[in-house]
Amino acid sequence: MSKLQQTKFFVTVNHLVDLPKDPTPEIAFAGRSNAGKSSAINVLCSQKRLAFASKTPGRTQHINFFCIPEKEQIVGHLVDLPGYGYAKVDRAVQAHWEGLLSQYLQKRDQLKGMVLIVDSRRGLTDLDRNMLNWFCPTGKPVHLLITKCDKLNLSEKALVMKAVRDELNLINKEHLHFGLLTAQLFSSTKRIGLEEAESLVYQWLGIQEKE
Ligand SMILES: Nc1nc2c(ncn2[C@@H]2O[C@H](COP(=O)(O)OP(=O)(O)OP(=O)(O)O)[C@@H](O)[C@H]2O)c(=O)[nH]1
Ligand SMILES: [Mg+2]
Repeated sequence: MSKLQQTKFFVTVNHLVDLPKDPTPEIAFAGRSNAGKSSAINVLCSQKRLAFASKTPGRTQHINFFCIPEKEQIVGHLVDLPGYGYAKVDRAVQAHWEGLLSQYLQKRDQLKGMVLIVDSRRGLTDLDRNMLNWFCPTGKPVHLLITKCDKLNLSEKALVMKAVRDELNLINKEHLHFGLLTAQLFSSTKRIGLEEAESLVYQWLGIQEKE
């Protein structure tokens, strides 16, 4: 069994002070509400209900930590962030989360990189660009999973990837101190792009797939 397949739920966090204090490296999964963050974590870990995926947008409302074990130790954390852009969320609640998310993304030493989940039918939106603006100046890398690509035909896939890559390349060129921005097609339901995403997770966490 791979290490990701052994991932377990660790803790739910609602306030910055409650973030785990140990130095375990972590990867955050961010994206619009309903984009497919929880589903991506589940499929990367080959588990059905590790992170709670749902048809109801705004489902993940806390920061959920999952831990990757190796022997008796924890060697990495995957972090499921609350989705943004869900219109029905109360203003005050939204402000709380924006503050929490931006602080977390900008200040967290343990964070090695961000996986940004983007619905392939929407492409990059201004809310995603906000996330990139918060996070990229940290100099840490961002990998975009352009997900639900099972819903697109060949030419639609090519179109969305070209638009996304052109935009990322431009950002990388204009801001040399930013971390590298990369993107790939992904589908949780059809398990497309799994290997590429998995190897990136291992690489960022600095661990081997098997013991
Ligand atoms: N067709 C298709 N549907 C997907 C895919 N990934 C997720 N979904 C569906 O999209 C819906 C939302 O998925 P979630 O994984 O819960 O999305 P989320 O980003 O965690 O949503 P929040 O927690 O609300 O922010 C669910 O109905 C999933 O089954 C995919 O690759 N293909
Ligand atoms: Mg979720």
